[in-house]
Amino acid sequence: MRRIITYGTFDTLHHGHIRLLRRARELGDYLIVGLSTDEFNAKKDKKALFSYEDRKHDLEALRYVDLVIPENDWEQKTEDVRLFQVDVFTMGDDWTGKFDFLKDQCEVNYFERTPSISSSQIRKMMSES
Ligand code: C2G
Repeated sequence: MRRIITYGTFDTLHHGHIRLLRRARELGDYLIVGLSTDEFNAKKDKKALFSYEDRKHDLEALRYVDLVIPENDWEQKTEDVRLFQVDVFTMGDDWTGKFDFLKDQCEVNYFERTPSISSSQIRKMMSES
């Protein structure tokens, strides 16, 4: 079984996220998502509109996602790759190069980010409506 992992906040789940998750899942047979907790989002200077539980619920509803685990800090990726016997780590290419240190443990892949959609745009539109 080829196991894939990716991480993110996945707030206001949208087409760009789902395209990323579909392509990630298509790299193997099992996709794990490290979902940023609200506390970790604070470390990323991000504030999600939706709670961790709601964001986790929505990811678990997707056919592409097999397991959602909490992402609590920047350092956990090395341990997660070992613990879950991950074959491929993948992220959108806004992160290109940032996680190449994982190449000692698994393949590292960056997918093209979907243009012109983002959680911050959606939040802005929601606040203006
Ligand atoms: N993404 C995408 N296209 C978009 C928006 C997002 O492909 N239009 C991808 C991002 O590149 C990322 C994933 O969807 O791989 C999740 O995006 P975010 O929720 O914004 O995640 P981020 O805040 O970048 O957190 O440790 C890694 C961090 O937790 C990543």
